[in-house]
Amino acid sequence: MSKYKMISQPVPNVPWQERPENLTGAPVWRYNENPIIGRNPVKGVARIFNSAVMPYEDGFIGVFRGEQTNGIPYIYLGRSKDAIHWNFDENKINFVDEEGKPFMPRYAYDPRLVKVEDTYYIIWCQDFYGAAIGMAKTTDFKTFTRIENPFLPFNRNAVLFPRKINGNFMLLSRPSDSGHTPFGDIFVSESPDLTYWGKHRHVMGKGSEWWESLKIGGGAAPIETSEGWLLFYHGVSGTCNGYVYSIGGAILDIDNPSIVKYRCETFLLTPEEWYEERGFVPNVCFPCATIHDSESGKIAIYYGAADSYVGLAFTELDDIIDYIKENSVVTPEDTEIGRR
Ligand code: BMA
Repeated sequence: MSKYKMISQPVPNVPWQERPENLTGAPVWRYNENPIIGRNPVKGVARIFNSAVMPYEDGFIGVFRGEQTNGIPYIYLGRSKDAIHWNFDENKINFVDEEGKPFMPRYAYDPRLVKVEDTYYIIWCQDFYGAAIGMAKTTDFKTFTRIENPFLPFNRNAVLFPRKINGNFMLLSRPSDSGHTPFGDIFVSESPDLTYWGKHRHVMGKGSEWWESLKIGGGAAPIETSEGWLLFYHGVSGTCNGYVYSIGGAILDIDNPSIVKYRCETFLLTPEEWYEERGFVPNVCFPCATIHDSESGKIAIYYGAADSYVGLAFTELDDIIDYIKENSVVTPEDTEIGRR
């Protein structure tokens, strides 16, 4: 009998590998055939990383950050039967505006993919007179219609909640600057219609722990559980030799996610393997999605590794919630509703 409940669809074909016996830290372990996406995966694309996937029809679908050979990132669509081996479209996703006319961003990176009711939303970072959030919707993965950019520049790392809360769409984001942002907290904003955003609240700040002491940013779409919204996010440490990106975990209040109920003081995954430590940008584990099965409690975490590869890691609902609770340290800034 599981202790906690995941409130989402069963996904019996969630990719999975059993937990190894020798784990010494958090109950999160890597797929032993990582990375699942290597270099030069599609014609004209040098690297795929920081990408989001989800179940679709009898398999899986995903939106992938493809770093083209001219250095400009765009979003590519991929499909898979097992969520491990992926086939990518050779052409980047062509976005249109509400009238159906071509409407491409100048670049697009770090996409998240979230289904709310009957529509799939892609949320990414793009140029809107500086780094800002872009958004599009699709119902068939053939037509991708851009909707209004939710926020003014500068902002990154936006991800929708998979359902409305108190009648409104909810969006996590991380206000930033237009460069390599040496600061950053996670905020949540609400919208009745995905056009007008407001009721902005502070969710959590950069941590007091060293691994997340420079900045943090939302990662995978929060998972609804009986304990609250389970959030995998990234935390950054600014070392004398550059930024180090690790994966952290927190649980947010189910009705008011600006309140952090538990926040794990240790990282859940930090760069240790060659594909995380070595690449275009070394020492990066950057989570953008999970595939999770409400029946078994299995969770597969997809993360970008060293801005070069996609890695896959696993955890289980009961164990990860217990671990986050047992190692939780929350500050008054975390637990307040974040309105000043
Ligand atoms: C962040 C984002 C991510 C990237 C990370 C490490 O600012 O741009 O796309 O993975 O830096 O380079």
